[in-house]
Amino acid sequence: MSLVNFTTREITCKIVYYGPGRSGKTSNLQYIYGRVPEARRGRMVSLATQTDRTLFFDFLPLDLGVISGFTTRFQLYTVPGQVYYNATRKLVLQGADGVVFVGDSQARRLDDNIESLQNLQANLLGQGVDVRTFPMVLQYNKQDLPADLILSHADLDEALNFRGLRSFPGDALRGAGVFETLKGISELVLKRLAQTGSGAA
Ligand SMILES: Nc1nc2c(ncn2[C@@H]2O[C@H](COP(=O)(O)OP(=O)(O)OP(=O)(O)O)[C@@H](O)[C@H]2O)c(=O)[nH]1
Ligand SMILES: [Mg+2]
Repeated sequence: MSLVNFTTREITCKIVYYGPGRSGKTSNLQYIYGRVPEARRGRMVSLATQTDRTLFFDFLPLDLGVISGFTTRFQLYTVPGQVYYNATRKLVLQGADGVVFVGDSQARRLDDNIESLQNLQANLLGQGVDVRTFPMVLQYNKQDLPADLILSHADLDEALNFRGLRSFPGDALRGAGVFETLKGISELVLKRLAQTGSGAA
């Protein structure tokens, strides 16, 4: 849950990048880390195996500057996508203000995307979150791969985007769609915060 401190005029929001294994969640954070000026970001922490699979989570704190008079910080996390790390996913998801679902555009990964979305829904419900109003955007990553391997944006929307959420094509290695996605979720989270004032302290 976002923390709003009226005394120090600070807001801190938590965004979680969720999705199946190897969809490109860590790559999103790495790209953001590489492009944001040093003064605007903290150290990126990655807890990964030797083969680069996320073992626990990645963490990247960002400073968005002053928005409506409040110093606004976003904390970006990734979950480990591999199916058997669900206990860790639940922990990382706890208290999230918004989720970026990073799907893998490859046709052969469609079932994995669906399974991960269902897992996300179950975990949010388990934490008492109203999934109908919870801030979320989708990113269809790896759109740079050859056309015969991937599904189009429209096909992926049809298969995965039941809520009619904003969705973005992505290439997290070269950066296409990465900041558009971050902006999309940031807008939703800040809008919701303005409506509910949730977590005000
Ligand atoms: N072609 C292509 N490869 C990508 C893209 N994004 C990530 N990859 C590659 O896909 C692999 C997995 O990327 P990660 O960012 O580690 O995936 P992840 O979602 O964090 O995976 P887990 O931590 O296991 O859940 C790596 O080899 C990346 O280089 C993309 O947009 N296009
Ligand atoms: Mg990862």
